[in-house]
Amino acid sequence: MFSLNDVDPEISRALEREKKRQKETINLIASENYASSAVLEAQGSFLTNKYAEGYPGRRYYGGCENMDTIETLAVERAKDIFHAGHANVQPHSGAQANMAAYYTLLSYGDTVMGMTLAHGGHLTHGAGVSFSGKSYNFIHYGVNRETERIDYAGMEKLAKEHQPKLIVAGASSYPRIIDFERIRYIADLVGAKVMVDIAHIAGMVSVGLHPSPVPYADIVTSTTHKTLRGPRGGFVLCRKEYAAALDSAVFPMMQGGPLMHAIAGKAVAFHEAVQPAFTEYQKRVLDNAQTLAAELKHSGLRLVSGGTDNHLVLVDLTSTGVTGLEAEEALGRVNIVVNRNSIPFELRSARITSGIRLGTPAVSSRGFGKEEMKFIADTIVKVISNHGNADFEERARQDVLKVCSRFPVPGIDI
Ligand code: DSN
Repeated sequence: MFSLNDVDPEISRALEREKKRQKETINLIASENYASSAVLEAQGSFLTNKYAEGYPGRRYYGGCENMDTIETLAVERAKDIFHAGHANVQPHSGAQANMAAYYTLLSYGDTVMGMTLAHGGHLTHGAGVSFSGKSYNFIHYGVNRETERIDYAGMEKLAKEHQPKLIVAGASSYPRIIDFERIRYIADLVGAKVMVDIAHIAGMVSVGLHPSPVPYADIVTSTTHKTLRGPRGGFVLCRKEYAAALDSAVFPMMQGGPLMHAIAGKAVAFHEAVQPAFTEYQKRVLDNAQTLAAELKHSGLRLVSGGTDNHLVLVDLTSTGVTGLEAEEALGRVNIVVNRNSIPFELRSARITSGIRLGTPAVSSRGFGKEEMKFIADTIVKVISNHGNADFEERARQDVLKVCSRFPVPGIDI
């Protein structure tokens, strides 16, 4: 058997460099994680060879008996974890999961409400540059200027004014618990349906550390690779009454052949998510976010909404004079990977921004705890206050490398 390096040394070298990067950096990207060796083995397997258009027991290709086993396990595990009536595990990504949900519930041009990207929403929740904003008439709600928490009263007012067919909840940079019961109440006032995108919080929802939207939502969408720590991909949960419409929205309306190697990885991740160690992991994600938030605040940085209830912290850098872009680049030079992020009521462009988003899912998978979170907060504060000081940055980078060397990366080292 030829190795990747024999066949394609250029790609092989890029993989080796990426492995080194993942081992030697502290990853605070809130939407990233490290999949386990078992997930990687399933996803990197020869299952990629197989076409399986259709669903278990009703495929359009021969030879699908093992695909049926794998997809059925993934579906049943997803339903069990989230107590859902129906699950579809075929969406290739979170964006596809959201598209499938819209196809299930809406017609082109319908009025929909979603959280604005500018306050922590997501591109596929109606941004003008996304298919969602182009296909539907999105009205956006946001956060209250004072509390920086979702403005539910404003949402209710908008719903009464615009009579949406659907209200979309969920976010990609919102550090607080979302009140799904209240959103259902508002939707019922105007006869709207509810879709909740739990891509970021799925891991915590799966173990009961964040309220579940399933009792309140018509459709729930998610990715599998963020706090859920599975392979890169998406899935959708819905009430039984939407099962047939959802399945035909995914295939044949939106996608062709399912990525069976990814679905096998999802099944493995769902299996891992019901092990006791996964609950402990999610607790660590939350504890680490609390420590990070407290330490950053203690050092004088302002956090959007004053703190966090989940896995992420949104830091407003305005008072430091350093932009989000500058902070992202400076932290990158000391091997701490973050993303710049707009803050609510942002004055800078989305390319520059005044904020950075910090998440604890990846470092918690690596085993970081309180001491490491204090080290990270201290390093972030110093990198920002010594912005552009190359000597300081090199010393800080050496310290980061020492910490990284003590913590193996799941899927790579263990
Ligand atoms: N890219 C994801 C995130 O970082 O939150 C959203 O698609």
